[in-house]
Amino acid sequence: MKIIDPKVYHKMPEGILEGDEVKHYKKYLKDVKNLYKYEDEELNDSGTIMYEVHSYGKGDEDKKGNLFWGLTVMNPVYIKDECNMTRGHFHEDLNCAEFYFGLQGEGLLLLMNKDGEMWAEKISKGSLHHIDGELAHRIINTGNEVLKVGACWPTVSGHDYKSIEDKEFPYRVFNNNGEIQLVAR
Ligand code: PAN
Ligand code: ZN
Repeated sequence: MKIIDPKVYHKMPEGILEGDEVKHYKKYLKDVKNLYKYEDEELNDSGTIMYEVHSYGKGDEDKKGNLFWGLTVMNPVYIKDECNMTRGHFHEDLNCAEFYFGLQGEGLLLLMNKDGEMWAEKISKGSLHHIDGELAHRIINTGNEVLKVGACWPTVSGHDYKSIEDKEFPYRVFNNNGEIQLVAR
């Protein structure tokens, strides 16, 4: 019998997911500027990082039952008072639920059903959010510090971004001098 070191550390509350097999990508403002009401040309040149996603999974991604563990890090960036948001998606496989949990910062989890009805849950350190497989989900950073949200979801989930592009979440989220406002599109 042997005792081995863990392959990955999820350092909480530092909110760092690190290890050789951890995947990572960054979304720059230029990549996601179309999400914002006041997108304009000057946003093109920006090297601003909006959010980063780290994920770790083991085994065959196509095998039902396998899981990803993830971390989304969202910077406190505002586009004319509109809060930083993830692209938002449905899972391609609507049977695949997901857990989110707040690690640092303040935010909102926007949820939307297939009929376009939307509601939101407050994210803060220690909050746990079950996302039904049939719901679209988007993270919003509503605060002035980095928002870190952990996640766990089936590897077979897939990400359907197209449905959101075609039919967006019906409310935008703004922070007006500390007051969070949901504004209908
Ligand atoms: C998360 C998200 C992550 C980034 O890992 O993929 O927060 O959000 P978008 O993918 O919507 O840009 C997740 O929900 N995975 O299923
Ligand atoms: Zn998801």
